[in-house]
Amino acid sequence: MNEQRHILHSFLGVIDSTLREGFQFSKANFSLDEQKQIFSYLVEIGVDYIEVANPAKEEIRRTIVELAKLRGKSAVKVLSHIRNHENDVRMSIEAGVDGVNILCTVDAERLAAMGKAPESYRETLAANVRTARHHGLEIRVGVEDFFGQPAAQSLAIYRLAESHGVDRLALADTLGKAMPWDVAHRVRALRRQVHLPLEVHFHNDLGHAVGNALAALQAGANYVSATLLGIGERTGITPLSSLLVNLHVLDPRLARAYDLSRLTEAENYVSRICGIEMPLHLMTNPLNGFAHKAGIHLDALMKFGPQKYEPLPPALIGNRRRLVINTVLSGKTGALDVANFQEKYG
Ligand code: HCA
Ligand code: CU
Repeated sequence: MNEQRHILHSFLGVIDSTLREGFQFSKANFSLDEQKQIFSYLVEIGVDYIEVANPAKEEIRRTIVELAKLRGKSAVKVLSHIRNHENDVRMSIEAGVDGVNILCTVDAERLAAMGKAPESYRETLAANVRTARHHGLEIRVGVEDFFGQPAAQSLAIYRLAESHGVDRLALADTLGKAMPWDVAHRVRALRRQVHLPLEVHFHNDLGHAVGNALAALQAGANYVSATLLGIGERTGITPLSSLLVNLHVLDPRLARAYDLSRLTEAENYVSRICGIEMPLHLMTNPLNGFAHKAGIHLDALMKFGPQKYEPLPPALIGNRRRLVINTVLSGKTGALDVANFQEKYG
């Protein structure tokens, strides 16, 4: 209960990255029309931000211009995901995005390969932030592999960003290795050192992408990065459906700004265009998200109603329940029971 109250105070919004991180999924190869369709789904769902790729590439710049037209009357903001490079900022301005998500590195080998000392890298960042601010862009500064790097280097970046008036700081678990307790610890520590809203981005390599996002919110993080279906590099990141369902289950007020009923269609669309089956662990999976098969489960559903074995009504996320009968596990439940049940519960 206490945990829920924390999240109610800290959660500020969702940054969807299907069109950036999601595009990095090995099977994603979205056409312009498909990207437009994804963008429209995200607007319908009501995500707060839509992150797109780096407009330094001309083709991506042209795509962003087309996508940005689909914002319509919605409050959604389009953010380019860029490096700490002057040209990336310039091209973001040219593409007409609402803001920039600048990704920084504190990795010593990376900096050495760029021929940059940490101090001069931070000077470049200060200059880029000034340029972006001058053009009225919303600015986020993030650190790659935050959870795998020593805290002091990242803090130097965050402090500089804060003193230059950026809008949000971001922490990435790039390798998907952070444990929930480390997440809570490091977010809480940073929360005491900086005052800006914090965005978190968790990879799912060890299966913690959803739990870590919740642990981070509970520790005071404010925005979560997610993608439809959870697609991204390797095993992907926090799935948008899982994140929003969790928020709803924690407290419906947390998710009331979003149209959850569009999640099933949107995630099934993405799986179709990627040419993959729906992941079985997502509640938006139409085959098993709300399938009931064991005799004990079916019997309880008939007697007491679907809430006995459903964390939430399938229609809430646009999915449907499936009753699997006539198997060796079905018990007494037969076709007539199912017909009666459906009449009562749909
Ligand atoms: C990557 C970059 C990133 C960036 C996350 C962010 C990561 O592709 O490696 O900008 O918040 O996971 O670190 O996706
Ligand atoms: Cu990532």
